[in-house]
Amino acid sequence: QTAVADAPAPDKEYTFAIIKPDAVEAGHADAIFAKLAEAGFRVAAQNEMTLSREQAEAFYGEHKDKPFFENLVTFMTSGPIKVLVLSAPDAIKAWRELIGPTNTEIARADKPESLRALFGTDQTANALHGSDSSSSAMREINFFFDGWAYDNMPAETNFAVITPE
Ligand code: IDP
Repeated sequence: QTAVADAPAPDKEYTFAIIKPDAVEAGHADAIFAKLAEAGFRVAAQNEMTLSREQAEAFYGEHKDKPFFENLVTFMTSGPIKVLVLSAPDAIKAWRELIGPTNTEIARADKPESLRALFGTDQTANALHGSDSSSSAMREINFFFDGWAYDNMPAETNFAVITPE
């Protein structure tokens, strides 16, 4: 279940990551953990689960009108995922950089060292998720870890208006 291995510190930032079903199914999780550790990220909390349809639809609610939404929800519920809270200096931006472009094919062409290039499958099944902003990180961490971010993210970050779903 949830393991907290890392105390909060003001020089750190937290972000939220998912190892998606394609990467878990392909057995890439250990290689991904090795890569993220090598890049200076620590795993502050983690859990393995399989998303329900309702959870996947809520998590990706901002995309509900997009043409790829159904495929995305079907993919994200297709098998176990690993949900992670990662910490590092500048974690949100640094993790997005490390995972690379959304589309695996573009990642392979433009950023061959990125984790999506190395471990992704296609446009939808792209191995990894990363929060795109601090408000997303807050929402997403609390979505999966039930209040964790409120207790652990630096107090000077003003998230008062963000309500977890
Ligand atoms: P991000 O994960 O890089 O932030 P978003 O645009 O937020 O990208 O899209 C969320 C997820 O939806 C992507 O990671 C990918 O799995 C899927 N997705 C995004 N755009 C497309 C698309 O054009 N076709 C198919 N799937 C897509």
